[in-house]
Amino acid sequence: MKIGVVCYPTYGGSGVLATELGLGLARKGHEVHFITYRRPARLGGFQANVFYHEVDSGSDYPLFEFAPYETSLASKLVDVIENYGIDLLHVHYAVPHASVAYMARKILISRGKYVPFVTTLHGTDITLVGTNPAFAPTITFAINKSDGVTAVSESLRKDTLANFDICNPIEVIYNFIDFKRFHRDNKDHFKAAIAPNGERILIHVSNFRPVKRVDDVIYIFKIVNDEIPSKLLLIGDGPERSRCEELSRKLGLSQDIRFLGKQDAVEELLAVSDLFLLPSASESFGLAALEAMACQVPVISSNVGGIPEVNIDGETGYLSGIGMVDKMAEDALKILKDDKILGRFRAAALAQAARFDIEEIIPKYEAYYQEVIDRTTIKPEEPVFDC
Ligand code: GMT
Repeated sequence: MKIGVVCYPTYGGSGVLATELGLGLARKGHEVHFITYRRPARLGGFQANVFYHEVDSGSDYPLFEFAPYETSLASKLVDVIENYGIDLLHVHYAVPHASVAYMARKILISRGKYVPFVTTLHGTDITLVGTNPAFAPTITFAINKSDGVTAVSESLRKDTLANFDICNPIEVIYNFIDFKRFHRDNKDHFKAAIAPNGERILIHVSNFRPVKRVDDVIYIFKIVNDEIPSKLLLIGDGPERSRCEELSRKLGLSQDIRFLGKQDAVEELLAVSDLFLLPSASESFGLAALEAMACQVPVISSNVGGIPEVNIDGETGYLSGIGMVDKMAEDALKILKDDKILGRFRAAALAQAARFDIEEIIPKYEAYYQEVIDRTTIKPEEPVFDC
């Protein structure tokens, strides 16, 4: 199959997932074309079957205060689809990729070719950005016009149906993990550099947006650290970072909290950690938590969105309401105080992560693509689920 992939090329979960999926499909012999405004963060170097096409937003024209990314992307899609004979386009994150894909499909129909597109909903495209009245009608329309729609959790599927007037079926295909990359590694020298006196290592990975509640991470750590010697690794960057650095200084934690910024090899840090913190206000799935669990790191999280589908309360970690910092810290201490308990949670986290093995999930996408292609080949002039 020749597959076009559109995503945000940044460190955000949707871009990470889209890139890993594309690379996984390429390893299985599909030809995969990434069409993005920058090389996706996890794409790496040259690989057979993997193509990268950069979208030029034409931003240097003085009249444009806002670069017309959508128009450039639609034109690039038409170009790549026509010239490389793409069979199916997969767009990640509905805003604005679903409506751009719809535009590209319309242009291609006018040229006598029907190429279906699948939209994958990732989270904030529905829960935060999508519900904004500035976007909602366009998103509703584009989701309904997609030839296939997937959501990364059951919770996100329900949220989409609750927030938008959707008449298209939504297939849940969970996010996945590649165990070749994410696994526990006893890098003792590495651990010793972070925690020289055998302290427990807590970790949080995110894009430091307000929705991640990184200040809760710091408050939880403060309570834990007061009771057992520990270190906190904060991975990633974003708008809340400097405020959080200030907070950690104010709480006298500068020596125990390390802000490491964006990291390419996050698995190496997860592999030496003891506990992952994810107190988000909204989370459709929590890919970062799954990556931790694959490295046998239990998770203390909020109970919002799709997180309970990933982190099982009392087994792989603990769940609490948003902002329940004291309870989260208490739960963290329950796990960290005793090696035997920590070992039990580690094993359960790994077992649960195995349910999301890339080897199980990629075939689900392949089957879904085939179903969409078969369905739209029968009736090429308009999508079957048009309404
Ligand atoms: O919010 C982020 O961390 C980035 C965002 C994205 O779309 O890039 O992540 C969303 O998609 C991820 C991959 O499907 C999910 O694991 C995250 O839970 C989801 N984030 C939210 O819903 C806040």
